[in-house]
Amino acid sequence: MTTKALEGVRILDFTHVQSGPTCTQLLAWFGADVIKVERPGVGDATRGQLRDVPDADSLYFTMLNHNKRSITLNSKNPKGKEVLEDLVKICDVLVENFAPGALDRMGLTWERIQELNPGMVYASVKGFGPGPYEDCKVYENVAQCTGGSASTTGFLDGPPLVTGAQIGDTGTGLNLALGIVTALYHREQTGRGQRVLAPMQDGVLNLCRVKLRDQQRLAHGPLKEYSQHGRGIEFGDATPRGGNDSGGGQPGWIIKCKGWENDPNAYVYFITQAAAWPAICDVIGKPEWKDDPEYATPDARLDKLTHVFETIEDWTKTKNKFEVMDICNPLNIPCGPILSMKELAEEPSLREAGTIVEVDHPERGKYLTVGCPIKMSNSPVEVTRSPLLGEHTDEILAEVLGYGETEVGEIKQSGAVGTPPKAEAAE
Ligand code: CAO
Repeated sequence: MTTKALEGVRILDFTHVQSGPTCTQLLAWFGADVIKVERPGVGDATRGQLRDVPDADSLYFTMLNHNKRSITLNSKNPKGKEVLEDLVKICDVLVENFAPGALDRMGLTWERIQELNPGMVYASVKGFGPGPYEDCKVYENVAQCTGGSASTTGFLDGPPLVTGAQIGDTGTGLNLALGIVTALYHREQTGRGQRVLAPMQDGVLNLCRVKLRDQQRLAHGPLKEYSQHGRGIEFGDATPRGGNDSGGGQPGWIIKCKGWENDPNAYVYFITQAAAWPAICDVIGKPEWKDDPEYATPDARLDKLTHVFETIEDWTKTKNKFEVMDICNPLNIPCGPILSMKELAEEPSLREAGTIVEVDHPERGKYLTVGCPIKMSNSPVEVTRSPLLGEHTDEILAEVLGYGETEVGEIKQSGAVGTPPKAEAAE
């Protein structure tokens, strides 16, 4: 029998935008009951951001909030505070990614949470950990810049670059999810919850470890595997931008394929792995390089990588990127076509694997989203649509919290849930 791995775990989801919602969506996919708390009448700001369909929740929101329930609750209203505290008592985990101090200002300090529920795991994403910037608000690209990614991304003669992969937000959300399940595992032995903090700067820096490695290697001489070395350009005192250089010991580069003049993605990433060198020489029509001391060994090639990749490119330009892949793969030459989002969205095998999923939504109709990137044999993931704002307020008050009709009526009357009274909404 298959069950969801996190069935029975209840998450109080106070997250918004991207980093926190990534985390709670993952936990929901694994079977946790995720109750998303949103401000009445407003909700998660991303519901209305980058809208493509008028009046419908944006793709930004829907793609980050699948498999969750939504309750609208004004946590600054006295009745709302009571409801929130009741939720803290019955949930296993509280996840939030507000600006530093916001939860304390609501009266939900770590001390208060422990009083209410000693088993509670209280998990936060913040831009920075303790230090000079701990009070700062942070978005994705700020984290990429302060975590070492931007200074090491891009070309040598260009400015620092941010990447399309959301390593600050989604990357940190993944870290937080791991912290949460680890804390839940620990709670099994100790009976107590704990605080879990995943700072975005730390998450990005962690993903940039090879660049910190290179920073230290610089003290012992030039980084010979960077193509900059072969071009005779001296290194400064910090890890440089490496263009499309490989981050590891096997040189690689992005090179053109047939059709590159008109197709911005007619390129392939090509790796000259040492073991595959003889096969590469044969396939590109340079069999003499196999025995030429100038080219035969990885060390000998280091100062002429640009020429090596230009020569490989003369061959790849005669094939489309998929033909390059088809020819090289059987020869164990590692390479990968540059796939556009259009190609990925249309790729049948990604649909079959549940990596890209089509979801139906009452307001916006069908759309594509990413499925769970982790596949577990006994905990299958079924992606269900994101909740409408406050869609589950009544069911959470009645079924989860067990409030009676009179109590629910009082809560609604107070403006703690649902659409707030006009004066309060205008605050
Ligand atoms: N009821 C009442 N008030 C609520 C509420 C609710 N249900 N939900 C949120 N609020 C309030 C908060 O209490 C806060 O009020 P105070 O400032 O008075 O304490 C206010 O709404 C806004 O919270 P915020 O400051 O977190 O939101 P923001 O839009 O100004 O900032 C962000 C957004 C992301 C920059 C900030 O939350 C942040 O730095 N978070 C940590 C880092 C992070 O996760 N960044 C990634 C975001 S994805 O790119």
